[in-house]
Order: sequence, then structure tokens, then C-alpha cells
Amino acid sequence: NRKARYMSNKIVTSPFPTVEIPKESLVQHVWKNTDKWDDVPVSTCATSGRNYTYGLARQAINNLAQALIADCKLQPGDVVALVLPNIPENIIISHGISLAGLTLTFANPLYKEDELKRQFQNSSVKAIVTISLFLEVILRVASQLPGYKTTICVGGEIDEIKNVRSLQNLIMENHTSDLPEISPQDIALIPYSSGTTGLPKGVLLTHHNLVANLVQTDHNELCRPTPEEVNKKALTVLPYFHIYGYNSIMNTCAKIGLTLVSLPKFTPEDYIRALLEHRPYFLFVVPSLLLFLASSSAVTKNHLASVEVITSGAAPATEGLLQKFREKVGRDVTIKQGYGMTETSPVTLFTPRNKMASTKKDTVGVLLPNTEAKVVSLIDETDCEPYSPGELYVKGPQVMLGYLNNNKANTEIFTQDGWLRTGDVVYYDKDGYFYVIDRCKELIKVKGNQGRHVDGKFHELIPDEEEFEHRAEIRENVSEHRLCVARKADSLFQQTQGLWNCV
Ligand code: 4UW
Repeated sequence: NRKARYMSNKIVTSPFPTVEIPKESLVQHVWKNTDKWDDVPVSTCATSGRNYTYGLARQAINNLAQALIADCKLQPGDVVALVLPNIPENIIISHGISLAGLTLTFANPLYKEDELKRQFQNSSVKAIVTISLFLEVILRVASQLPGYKTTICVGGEIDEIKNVRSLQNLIMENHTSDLPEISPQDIALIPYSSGTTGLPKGVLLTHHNLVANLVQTDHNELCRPTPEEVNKKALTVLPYFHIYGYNSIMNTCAKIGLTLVSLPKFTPEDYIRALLEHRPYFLFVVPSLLLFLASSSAVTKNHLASVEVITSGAAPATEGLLQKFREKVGRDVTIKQGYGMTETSPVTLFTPRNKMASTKKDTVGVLLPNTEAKVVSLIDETDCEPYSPGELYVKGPQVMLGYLNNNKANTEIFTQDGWLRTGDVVYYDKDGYFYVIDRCKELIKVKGNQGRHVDGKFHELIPDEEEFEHRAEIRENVSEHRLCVARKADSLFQQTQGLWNCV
């Protein structure tokens, strides 16, 4: 019986069968079945029109990997940082770095010098890839990094004296250096995240973690396109320097044969022009971008005429918002939601494309294959039954190795038996669908009771509440959470607004 299978011992498992995670590196995994698309663009800039086909990108990745070893003298395990807006070369640069056995990290180009320095010292960065606009700041930061080797610049005039190399030259070079063996357990990526508390910390994600998440989402009911959808265009403006843009958009689209059209910054005019010029079939959004599309009078039904599938994540997209969007387009567009965090590569929950999912409102979906969860009461730390709110704990092959050099944070986020505490308050229903209702880290304690402020009043969290009306009330009262998480997603979205369209 369905319920018993998913929920024995109050541990929820995925409704999908277990999948095998291949023991291969990220680059091997993404590109292994892409030969048939050699003439199809994999990555296009909506603003400049610059683009790379699958065939060209594969060659450029290979050349860059060799040049990083032979010319830049980088060694396996060295950390290379990207300080870039969304440009079509992003996939070439990040995969060239990975193929060379190096570890990638990325930072928001709008970070202040001190923030970049702190992050790059923390992860012992040995090389930085950037654009000429940021070069001056980057060279100042680089001069303060012990053992630093080289800076690589995309576009612009290169000053060889300052030990700056041109990406274009590195990609054109033809070396024949041996590429190192990569173990699935090697660290592929160190994104920075605050997690559930404190300053940003380096999140150690292995090749296995990233590949696992690409395999876990590769299912007909999740992210795999139908044969007719392969090679269609996907429009994104979400930053590649965040795990959503990097793994769930860039790596996923390349693996499944979509053409990624990216904007280096968001302005309503640029986004609308991209919709008209590229006629995308897929859109990747955060709720604030969906709200813009649903409510701006500048966006008409015609602008969205080609759009059939939308994926939203990073913050709650309410049923009301989805409804508003559907009214605007006047058709039944598929809208999928994903939930996850940097620490989980990032996806753990996803709304499947099936009949049951279409009857569920405000859900972030079911567990991905190979993923387990439990919901732990904030009142007495017992494992919760369906409909009872508590903190979401997850386990799966996409869960990070841990934070870089931070035992204290590791002890806080992992339980002794290996569950990752998400810091999000959720409940699940009898069919294994999850609903995000709050974030623990914004909870406050008043006289020892946990609760939160809503409209200036303190609300205690309700323990095992049985009645549906009451649960509805809990969800009605989440405005503060929605604001908090929306603020985070807005900042993700707005980060792109300040970026210059400079390459
Ligand atoms: N509903 C409510 C959601 C949701 C959410 C995330 O910056 P990070 O570390 O990571 C992200 C990840 C975004 C993401 C994950 C999986 C996925 O499929 C997708 O797109 C389709 C995007 O933002 O922040 C993690 C925190 O963000 C909140 C939640 O609080 C989580 O701990 N969050 N997704 N659908 N809240």
C-alpha cells in the first residue's frame, strides 16, 4: 500500500524507483550523449547573439582544460573562481576547469572587494576568470591571495605584464597534455551559502553530488524533455553563479539537449525583446520574475505565445500567482516547482508532471529518486505524521560532503545519523507531497516557546494539529515567511539587474 511504502517509520521516500548514479565526472556525464547535437547551439547570449554549438563548445572545453594545465600551470585540486555575469562562455569556462581536475567556485561580480577577498582566501583560490570591467578589482584581490597563479579575462585588452591571460587565446591553443583522472568523490564545486545560520560558508559538492542531481531529475515526469521538446530554446536570466543557475539550469539544459538563451542582466525591455526574438519554449524563473510576467502591462499574451513549460524555484510560488500567470497566457502552461538548497546540489523536491500533482495546490512536490526525508517537530523533536509541521531533514546522494573547514557548522547542520537539517518548516500530505510553510532560522524564542511574529503578534507554533482548517490557517499566516524567502529570491534576481551588459 502506497502510504505504508512511503511512510514507514515516518521516513518519507520517493514515489519514483531508485536510479543508478554513474561513476563519472560532471563533464563526462553532461556531454556523453550530445554528439548528435553538434550543430545545435548549446549556449546563446540574448543580447549580443554570440553563441556556441554543442560541437564547438565541446572542442573549446577540451582546449581550455589542456591550456589550464600546460600553460597556466594549474594542478589538480587547485580552486579557480569565476567572477562573471551570465555569458555564453560560462559553460565552456566552468566545464574546462572541471575537465582539468580543478575545483570551481563562483562569486557574485557585484560583491565588494572585501567580500571577494574573504571568500577567495577561505577557499585558497589560485586563479580567477573575469571580464575586463571587473579586472582592476580582481587584480587587487588576487594580489592578496597566497600562491595565486593567474587571472583569465574574457574579452577586452589584455595586459600581459600583469599576468593576465585571454580566454580566447587559451581556447584556441592546441595542447596535448594529459588530462587527469577524476574520481566521483573529488570536489567539483564550492559555492558559498549561509545555510541555516551565519556568514557564507564554502559548500563542498563532489562530482558525484552534481551528477546525482542531474540523474535524479532526469525522468519523464520531472526535467526530461519529450522527443519533440529536445533542441527547443530555454530562456534564463538567473545567475550561473548560484547553484540553481549552474546545475539545475546550465548543466541540465546542456545534458538534455536544450539551447540555453541567457541574459547577462535583467531589464524588462531586454527580457521582453528576448521573448520575441528567441521564442523560448522553456522559461526558468523565480517567483518574482513570474510575478513580473503575470502582472506587467508591458508583457502581453503574444510575448508568451511560444512558452509551454516554466520551472520555478528558490522561493514559494503560490497557487494565486500561477493562476494569475495562466490567466495572462490564456492557456494551460505547465508550471513546475523545485525546492532545494545549495547544500543539496540543489534539488530535493520537485512537482512531477502527472495527474495527481495537478490537483495539489501550493506544493513543492515529491522527493526525487534516491532521496529520503523526515519532518521533525520543533516542539519535541519527534518525527511528524503527515500534515504536522516541523523541520525538514533530508538524505540523498546530492547532499554535500560538508562545509569547508568548518566543523562547528557541520555539526550544526548534520545530525549524528547523517540527516541534513534544511532549516525549513514543512509538512507533507498522505501522498508524499511537501508544502513549505516557514523557515526555522527566522523563528524566535519568547519565554522558551518557539514561534514567530506575524503582523506584530507572537504566534506559537502549533504542535500536532489534526484539522485541515487549522493547517490552512498555518499556511495563511506565512506572509512573513513568504516575504523573507521572497526577499532572498528577489536578491538572486536583482543581482543580475546591476550587471553590465559588457561582453
Ligand atoms: N519554495 C520555498 C521553494 C524553494 C524555497 C528554495 O540559495 P539557496 O541555498 O538555494 C536555492 C535553491 C533553489 C532551487 C532549488 C531546487 C530547484 O529545483 C530550483 O529550481 C527549480 C531552485 O535557492 O536557498 C535555499 C533556501 O531557499 C528556499 C528554502 O528556504 C531553502 O532552504 N527555497 N526553493 N520552491 N522556498
